Amino acid sequence: MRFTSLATVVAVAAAPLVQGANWAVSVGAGNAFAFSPTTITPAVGDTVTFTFLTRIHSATTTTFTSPCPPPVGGVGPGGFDTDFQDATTGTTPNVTITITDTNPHWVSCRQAAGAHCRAGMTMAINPTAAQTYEQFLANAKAS
Ligand SMILES: *[C@@H]1O[C@H](CO)[C@@H](O)[C@H](O)[C@H]1NC(C)=O
Ligand SMILES: [Cu+2]
Repeated sequence: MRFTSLATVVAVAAAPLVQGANWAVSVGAGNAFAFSPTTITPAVGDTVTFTFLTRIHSATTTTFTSPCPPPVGGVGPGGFDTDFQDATTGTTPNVTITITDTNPHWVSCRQAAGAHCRAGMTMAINPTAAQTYEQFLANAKAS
């Protein structure tokens, strides 16, 4: 009886208090320099799983105005950098990050000194009316 009670307490303590949604983002589908979808709107506690399908890419947070290349480690707070993920050897790596705020986060690939980013390999997390994905993409192509 005593053992049963302890096991119950441990199980409850280990369970997450809030189960967020997961947002699936493909990276490099069809060999393209692209994330899909290009905009997601997660809440705090949600997760984002990047699945790297081709080539070698990263998903790295950067700035809205000067996107390319994103810096190693990504732009924060609330930023991230999946580092380079190699999908050329028959596996499709997954990297999952947890969303810690609802501020806009601008994501691009840091491969090839920003060449993938300038080719349009970008996506937005929680863009706003003032800062849109379309303008971020335009900034990336111009940077
Ligand atoms: C990544 O996730 C996809 C989709 O769930 C899965 O098919 C693939 O096997 C995963 N990759 C690895 C390396 O586990
Ligand atoms: Cu890339």
